[in-house]
Amino acid sequence: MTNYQLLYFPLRGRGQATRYFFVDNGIDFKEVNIRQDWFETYKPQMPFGQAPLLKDGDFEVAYSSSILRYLGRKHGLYPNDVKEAAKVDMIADHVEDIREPYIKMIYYSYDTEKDDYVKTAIVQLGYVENLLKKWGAEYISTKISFADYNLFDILDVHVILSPTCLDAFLTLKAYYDRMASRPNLKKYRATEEFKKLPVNGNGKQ
Ligand SMILES: N[C@@H](CCC(=O)N[C@@H](CS)C(=O)NCC(=O)O)C(=O)O
Repeated sequence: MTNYQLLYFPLRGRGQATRYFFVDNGIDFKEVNIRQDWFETYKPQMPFGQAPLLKDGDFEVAYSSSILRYLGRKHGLYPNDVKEAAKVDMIADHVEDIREPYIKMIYYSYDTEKDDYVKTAIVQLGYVENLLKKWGAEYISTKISFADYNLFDILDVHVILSPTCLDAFLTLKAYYDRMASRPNLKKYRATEEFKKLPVNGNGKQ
């Protein structure tokens, strides 16, 4: 019997990194599909009027990156060392700086601005390539952390958007492949449940 409930729409979006966290670490959770009755029932219950929301028993955490940090701290996937913690924090924050314009482009200007967006995103991904190369670990830190699931998800949606976007980045490409081949993630990503989940809510990807 799990205490965790993830309230989100039936799509990858801002919920997917948390799903990866649960699946990869063998943590049971219940998915609550909020699509039906979003405006009438769920939105008014959200602390900031938006999803996702994590319920841990009767404790609630909003904001996708706060959810990941909460789970990271709770399950030992947030480094104790302050410098290692700063590394995962800066990558997590950078992923947010990529995700915001990605979502804007997907929902508002996919047909006209996709190509320009990809060029900008490649610059942003290049910064991550440089840091991962410099830090020299298998993951962002010396062991996997909450931020790796967020980074993996943002890389994955960009590979879907532009299959060649990691070609210039050997370290990032190896990192992406390493994450994708973690046994629990690999098994989950091969399921119909995962494959039928839309990347975004408007059919663009
Ligand atoms: N910064 C927030 C953004 C949350 C957000 O934009 N949620 C969207 C779905 S991904 C939402 O709830 N949209 C419906 C609405 O605003 O009514 C987070 O990371 O959780």
